[in-house]
Amino acid sequence: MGTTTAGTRLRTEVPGPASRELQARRSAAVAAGVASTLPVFITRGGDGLLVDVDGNELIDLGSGIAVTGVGNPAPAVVDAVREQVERFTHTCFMITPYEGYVTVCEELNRLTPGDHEKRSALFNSGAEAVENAVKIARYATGRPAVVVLDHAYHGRTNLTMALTAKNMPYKHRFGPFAGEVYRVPTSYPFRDPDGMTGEQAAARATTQIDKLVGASNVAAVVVEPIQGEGGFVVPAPGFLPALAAWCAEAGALFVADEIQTGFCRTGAWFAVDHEQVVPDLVTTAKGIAGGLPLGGVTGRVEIMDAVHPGGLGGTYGGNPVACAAALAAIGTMRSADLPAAARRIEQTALPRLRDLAARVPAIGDVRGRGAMLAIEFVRPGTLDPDPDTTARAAAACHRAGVIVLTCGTYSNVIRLLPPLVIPPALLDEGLSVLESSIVDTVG
Ligand code: PLZ
Repeated sequence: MGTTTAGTRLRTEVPGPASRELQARRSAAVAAGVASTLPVFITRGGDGLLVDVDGNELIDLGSGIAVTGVGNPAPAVVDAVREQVERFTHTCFMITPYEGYVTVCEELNRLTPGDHEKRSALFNSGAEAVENAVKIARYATGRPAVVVLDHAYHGRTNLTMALTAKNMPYKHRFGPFAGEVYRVPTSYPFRDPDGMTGEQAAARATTQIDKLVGASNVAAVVVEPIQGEGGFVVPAPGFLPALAAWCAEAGALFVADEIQTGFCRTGAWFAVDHEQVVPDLVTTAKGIAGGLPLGGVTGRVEIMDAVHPGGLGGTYGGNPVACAAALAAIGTMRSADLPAAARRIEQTALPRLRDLAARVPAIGDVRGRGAMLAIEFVRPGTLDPDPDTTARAAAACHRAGVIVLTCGTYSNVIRLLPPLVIPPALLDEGLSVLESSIVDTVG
């Protein structure tokens, strides 16, 4: 792959003819409900580049939704996967166990916040991890209620749809949803009253829990430390610690959903580390295994071990190939110091996005942490979300060969999730294309 400028990375329009042909086959074979942000068909990857069937090199500022932080493919992951598939691909950990599963749990117990004794269990996806965290929390507390936040995203299964806030596209006509789920306000500094502190936002939430649910009914408060699909909402400092303190007082479990934020993405191993919050349970997935499907729940031994033997599991949970990939990915995160790499990405990108905001009146807010950064679009001078401008800006980036994702309850946020290993020159190039695409389309 060359080191040319964005213009010369593209051989055809995006999507090109070969992708369009595949798209036609896809439409005739794949259910319409499964959509793609950018229908270019990928043939191979690299550190920050994806090559499509037309030979276009696309700059990847999405990492497959925060998954391939260690590279795509990461050499250590390739070796570990190859070595594992040659030995065996599956036994089912519930039938005959293997060491890799245990080692991943040891790593999770070591790396997640807090030096208390922990246990972990492994699953196939983020949604499955969240479902199991709720099962465990209900079992361990003997309480039914689960509290979630406005703008939350926790998955697409029936229980996690109930936890997820946004109707379209996640919930529309898919109900009825699981019961005993209660939603309270989050901390959204751009949209909250001016000067609202994190503590005040937490009090707004916990007052509602006290009044509408009753603290003694709450099994768990499930929180993304930085909200992902809901808009890359970074809560005001003090919000997470105050919420965790309320949970401790109420005997409810504080569950950090670190599926998008975890594994170095925000410049620390976990996003709660920035505020020294120690959750009772942590859910992980995405970045943990360098692109292979794996999810985990990690927590205090007395909570995790409350569940009867056989109460947790699944045929594929903690598959040996996924575990081998995870161990290699975690090894790379450690040896290449990927938390520091994420902080360097922030240092490069955030000032440039702030400069861009100063030039583009439709940009209302720029925010984020580490390599999890976002631009929120509004009608100039107001807080009114502008999803159309957002969609046009994202489409312009795509045409120019840069993969960016959108998000937000109001679909008015462009988010950046570059691979943590992206070469600095490629990040600069991607940001330049993004800036000029946005200025030219909506500036
Ligand atoms: N919790 C915080 O971000 C997955 C989903 C995109 P799965 N986010 C991307 C989409 O449109 O489906 C996510 C998350 C947080 C849970 C999940 C769910 O993880 O591995 O997609 O099930």
